[in-house]
Amino acid sequence: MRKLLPILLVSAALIPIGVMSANAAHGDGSIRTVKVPDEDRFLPFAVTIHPGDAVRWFNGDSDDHTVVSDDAFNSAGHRGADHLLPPGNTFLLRFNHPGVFVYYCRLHAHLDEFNQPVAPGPDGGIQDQNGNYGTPMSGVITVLGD
Ligand SMILES: [Cu+2]
Repeated sequence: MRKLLPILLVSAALIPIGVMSANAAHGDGSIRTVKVPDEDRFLPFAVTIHPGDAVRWFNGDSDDHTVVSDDAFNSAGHRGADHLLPPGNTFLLRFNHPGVFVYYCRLHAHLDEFNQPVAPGPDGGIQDQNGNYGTPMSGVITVLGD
C-alpha cells in the first residue's frame, strides 16, 4: 500500500489535465452562431473557436447582408468567401486549422487602402437617431492553435 498510494495520487491528478488539454486542442465540432440583429452589425463581433468547429451566420434583419473574406488578413481558410445572406437565412463555415478569419459585409462596409473594413457613411453601420457611429459591419473569427 505504501508503494501504491503515490501512483494512485499521480494518476488521479493526471486524468483531469489530460481531458482538459484534449478539449483545448481540438474542437468538438460545435457550432457558434453569429447573428445579424435588427441593425447593420454582426453579433458578437469576435468569436473564438477550435479547429473542427463551425460558425453559422444568421440574418435576423429585414434586409440583405453578406459575409465577405478580408483576404489580406485571413489565415484560417475560406479566402475569397463572398456569400449573400438574405433575411431569415443562415450560412455555415467550418474551420479546420488555426488562424483568423476577418470578414465584413460589402453592403455595409468596404475595405480601405490597408484592407481595413470602414463604415459606409450615413447610410449604413450601427446607427441611432442622430446618425452613424462610424462602425463598419465586420467581425473576426479566431481559430485557436494547439
Ligand atoms: Cu450588411
